[in-house]
Amino acid sequence: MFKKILVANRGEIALRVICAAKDLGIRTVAVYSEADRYSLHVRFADEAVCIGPAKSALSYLNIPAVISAAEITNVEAIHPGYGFLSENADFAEVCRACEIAFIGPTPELTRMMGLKQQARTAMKEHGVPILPGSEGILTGVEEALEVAAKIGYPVILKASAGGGGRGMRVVRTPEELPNMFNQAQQEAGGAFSCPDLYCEKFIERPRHIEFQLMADHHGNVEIFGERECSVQRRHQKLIEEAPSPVLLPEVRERTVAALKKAFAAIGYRNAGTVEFLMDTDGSLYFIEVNARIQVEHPVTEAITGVDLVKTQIRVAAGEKLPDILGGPITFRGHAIECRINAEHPETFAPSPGRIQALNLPGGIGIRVDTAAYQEGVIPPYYDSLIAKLIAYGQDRNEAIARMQRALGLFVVEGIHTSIPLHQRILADPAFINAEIDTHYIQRFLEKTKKVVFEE
Ligand code: MV4
Repeated sequence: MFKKILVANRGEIALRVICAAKDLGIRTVAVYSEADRYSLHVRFADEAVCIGPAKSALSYLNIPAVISAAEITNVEAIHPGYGFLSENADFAEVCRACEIAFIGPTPELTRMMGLKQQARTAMKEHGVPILPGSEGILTGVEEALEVAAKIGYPVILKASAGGGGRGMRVVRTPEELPNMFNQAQQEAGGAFSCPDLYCEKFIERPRHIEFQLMADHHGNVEIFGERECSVQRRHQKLIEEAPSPVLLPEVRERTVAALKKAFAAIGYRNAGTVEFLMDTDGSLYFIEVNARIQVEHPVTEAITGVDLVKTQIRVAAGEKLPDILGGPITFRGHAIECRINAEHPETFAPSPGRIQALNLPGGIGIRVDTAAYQEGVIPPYYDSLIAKLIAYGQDRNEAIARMQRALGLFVVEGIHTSIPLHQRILADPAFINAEIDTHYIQRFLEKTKKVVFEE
């Protein structure tokens, strides 16, 4: 096992990784920007190195600075968390060249998963269901028109190097396809320096369901069930839960079996999340792979009892999954996570600043992952996630009740947070009935919009 690792991240996930390392008896090195000098991840690590100014590009995304910190502190491995360098294949390659273990997939697999069309082809080859669409990168408008005519409208054009919703265009008629193609290509070239596009059948109001997996260095692949992540706004998830309240057991079993085979065949390593869209008939279609630990991993930890971050570190050190897990994965109960963001609950405007008062909820069935503290400052330079509130119960209703209770006890003063928004969602009959898809928030906000000038 490693004796010392570096955590190349900040905020709650840096603290989460430090906790896993402490539980394994591993020493930790934090890196921080000038804006994070007084952050908890700096205080709770055994050592800390300042790697640059507040701006991410000059600190948390600065590969030479992170590698220098790793070299001078003599760590054996780096955990990248999520975001920042976590899916940067070049960074993983530099780690390899420096003989530092990267706690994540190989650079080759990370690179492949970043090219969505390649990942899509690989999944199709190994028996994971994908949506009808193009084979490989579209050569131009002509081919796009041919594919769309064959699979039928509406279709969606996607940037192969994209993800997270950028560089996508929904096309409803052949007439509008040429313009949409050129727009998507322009956007992809600008945003990802790669204009490659592919095309898929468009699903109108899908649910977003993803499977958590872990692979070791010995060919073992385990699937830790699914998460339902449909409650999101502008591609930012707000609420996630496990298991999905609507996934049919036979669809789950088929998908798990296909994923185990496919990820063993491609030689995947470490943690990964496989995203699917669910159609109204309950079928699942692969869309993309996230080659990292994700924000919402705690809901899976809650229902399986497995520490996923600890497992990541152990498989990266060469341990075998059967030894780590000690038996088959078991699922029990239901878990829900609310992302608490430093933003206005109605306008969604960012709300950085000093936390003047803080009361974190607790009690049975409640977990809070956060690096926030009273008098601490939320800087304006990074994402707005300040805490994750996870409620566990024997069933979905108990998890909802515990979440409502915990949201009521959660006090943050001095900045705006999404707590009041979550309280309104958790009381919404549609949410309570699990009538959620990727348009749920839009409907919810329209339905509950405050009417200012009432008759
Ligand atoms: C789709 C889709 C409908 N049909 N693909 C958006 C982000 C990217 N990860 C994939 N996305 C979508 N791909 C087909 N063929 C609808 C979306 C989509 C979406 C997906 C997951 C979660 C939220 C979403 C919100 C809008 C659109």
